[in-house]
Amino acid sequence: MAIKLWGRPTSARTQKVMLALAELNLEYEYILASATMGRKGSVAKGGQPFGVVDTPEYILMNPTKTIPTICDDGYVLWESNAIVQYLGMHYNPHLFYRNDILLCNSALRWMMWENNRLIGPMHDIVEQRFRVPAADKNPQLENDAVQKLNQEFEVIENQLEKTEFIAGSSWSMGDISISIRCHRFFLLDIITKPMPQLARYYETLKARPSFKVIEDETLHISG
Ligand SMILES: N[C@@H](CCC(=O)N[C@@H](CS)C(=O)NCC(=O)O)C(=O)O
Repeated sequence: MAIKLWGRPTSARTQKVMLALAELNLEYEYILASATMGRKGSVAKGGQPFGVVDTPEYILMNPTKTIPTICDDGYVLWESNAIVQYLGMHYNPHLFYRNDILLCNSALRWMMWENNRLIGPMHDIVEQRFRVPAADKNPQLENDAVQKLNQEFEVIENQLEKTEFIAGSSWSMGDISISIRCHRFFLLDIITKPMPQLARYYETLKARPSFKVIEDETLHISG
């Protein structure tokens, strides 16, 4: 039975799962779901949401009413990082962390860090620039988020001075989360000082065949 993925293309957390599935060459059925976005963009602009997340069937699978969720042959899982980890462990531990517990945990550390430190400010910038109606914009909030995000990306820049990829000398599932954030960081054009290691890393990520599934800039900087 094919894997089912509930999510929306503009959701970075859904994109993590899309990228993981592409790395693993796994086919899946994509079911559009969201309370905040629809075919015409953000509901903040008056569009209809994809829905699904508030149906009893979905809530039974995912009581948080968020995306993404997967179902793999009857096994239901939500929480994007847990999904990426599951897919790697189940389908190709060698690809996702060289079957090495040290690399695995180094990667998990960066996945958790991304969730804790990058998502907040990046979400604020995307919301302010592309989704919030003009009357509700808060330039100070956006500026603060830009400064914050640059500080966080310096942590990545410093790491990449030491290792080729985020969690070590080889690509790992940790690079999935960071790929999406890195792509958005460059697309948003908000970098306040040169980050040569990040630029080098970004080129390496873009060269991976899987990158095609998240390449389109309208998946990242649109409302
Ligand atoms: N920690 C959860 C957070 C899930 C989450 O907040 N997802 C966002 C999309 S990135 C969402 O559901 N937004 C509301 C919506 O689209 O209905 C995860 O990583 O999966």
